Amino acid sequence: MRYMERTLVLIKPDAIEKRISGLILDRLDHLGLQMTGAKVVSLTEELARAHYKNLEGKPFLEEVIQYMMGEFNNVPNHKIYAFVFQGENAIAKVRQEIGSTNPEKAAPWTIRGSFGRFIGDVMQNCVHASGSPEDAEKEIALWFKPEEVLDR
Ligand code: IDP
Ligand code: MG
Repeated sequence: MRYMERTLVLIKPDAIEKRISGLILDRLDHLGLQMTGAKVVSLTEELARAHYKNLEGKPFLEEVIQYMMGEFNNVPNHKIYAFVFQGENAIAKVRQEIGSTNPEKAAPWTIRGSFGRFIGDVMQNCVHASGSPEDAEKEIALWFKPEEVLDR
C-alpha cells in the first residue's frame, strides 16, 4: 500500500463547457482524499506539450494539444482547472474513479464513463489524473508552484 501519495487532477475543456466541474469534484470528494491545491489555469501550448511529453510520436498528439487548448469546446482563455489531491493510494483511487482513457470503454459509473464522449473522432474524456507517483510529482511541479500546494 502506498501512503500519502499526491496526484494531479485536471478538469479538461469539455467538462468546463458542460458545467460539470462540480459534479466531478463531488465524486472525487467522496474518495476521502485531501485537496491540497486548486487553481484556474490559462493553458499555454508550452505547458500542454510538457504535460503530454510522453505522448510524443503518437498520431493523436496534435489533436490532444488542440483539445487541451480548448479548440474543440466553447471555453475562453484556454481554461483548465487544476487540483492536487493527497492521501493513501491517492493515485489508484482517483484513476479508478475516473475510469479508462477511452470514454466508450470506461465503466459507466466512472467520471469518463458518465460524461466523456467522442465529438466526431476527437476523444473528449473530461479529466486527467496522474498515472504513477513519478508522473504525479513531475506533473504537480509543472502545474503548481511549491507554495501553491499545502504541506504534507
Ligand atoms: P490517460 O489520460 O488515461 O492517462 P494517456 O494514454 O496517458 O491516458 O493519454 C493522455 C490523453 O491523450 C488521454 O486522456 C486522451 O485525452 C488522449 N488520448 C489517449 N489515447 C487517445 C486516442 O487513442 N485517441 C485520441 N486521444 C487519445
Ligand atoms: Mg496518462
